[in-house]
Amino acid sequence: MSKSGDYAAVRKDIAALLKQPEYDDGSAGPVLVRLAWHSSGTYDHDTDTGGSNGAGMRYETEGGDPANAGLQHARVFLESVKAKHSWITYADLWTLAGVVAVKEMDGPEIKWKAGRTDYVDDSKLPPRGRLPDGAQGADHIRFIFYRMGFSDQEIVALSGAHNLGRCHSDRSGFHGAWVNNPTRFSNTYFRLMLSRSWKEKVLDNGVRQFVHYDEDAEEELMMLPTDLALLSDPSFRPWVELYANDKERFFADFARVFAKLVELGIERDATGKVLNADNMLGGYHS
Ligand code: ZEM
Repeated sequence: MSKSGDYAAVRKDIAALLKQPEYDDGSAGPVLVRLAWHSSGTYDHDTDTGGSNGAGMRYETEGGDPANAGLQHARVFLESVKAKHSWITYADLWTLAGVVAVKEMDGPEIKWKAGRTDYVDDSKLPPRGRLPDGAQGADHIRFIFYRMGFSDQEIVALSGAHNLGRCHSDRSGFHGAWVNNPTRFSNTYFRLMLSRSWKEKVLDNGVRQFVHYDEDAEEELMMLPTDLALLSDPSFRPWVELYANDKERFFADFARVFAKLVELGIERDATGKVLNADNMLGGYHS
């Protein structure tokens, strides 16, 4: 057990568990990034509901949302960290794990602040269906991300996370990785999107995605319909081109927008103290 508030110790233990030789591409990193994103990405700006506060994915309503299939792996990876640092809230742990994973996979340093609560406020629970559906197009992406308060540029920057990890047929129905080295953060996703020819492929399960095969590559690479919507949309596309050509700019913008993502729904005063986590004594909701 570490001293309460020793986030450096937590960061160290998260970094230490990333290497998982038996899992996927050998790293827990990508699925931890997805956990941070899905825990935050239910936010609705207008009604101030959803978001990472409350760590609602522990419960069936949110955890059992088909959009969250597979994220139990991420939560299980983090249980050893939670056991050792029991003072940290799950909501803080899940968001911090994404931030640490990006950095450890050679990505940018992302600013992160503690203070999320695990208290579940029933009036803030998001309904299912707030996360994006990869089978759709630009209008859908805008509908989902504008609801959280993101701009077109921020949507494209965030999408660069698909440089990491892969799709699993038994989770989303899609299959494969976006890049050849999916455990290293870079702007390759944008570069491949622009430079390769993507062919439609209907998988055996009926799911439609786009693929490209390079002779020297280990496996066929993929793009979701939503990924390629970034290319065909005139307002998204210039940002794809910018990030493909300027890795530093992508890293800087991604760091800023990911920090914004994990702060959705968290209200702080000028000193950074969280204002809407005052129900800590309410403990866990069952
Ligand atoms: Zn993803 N994402 N995502 N994403 N995502 C998957 C995997 C990962 C969409 C989507 O449908 C999917 C963002 C935006 C969007 C990651 C991070 C971020 C998968 C595959 C799908 C289907 C899931 C599976 O089968 O395991 C759509 C439609 C998005 C917006 C339009 C944003 C924003 C992200 C972070 C900032 C990551 C890291 C993965 C890889 C997970 C893994 O297990 O390897």
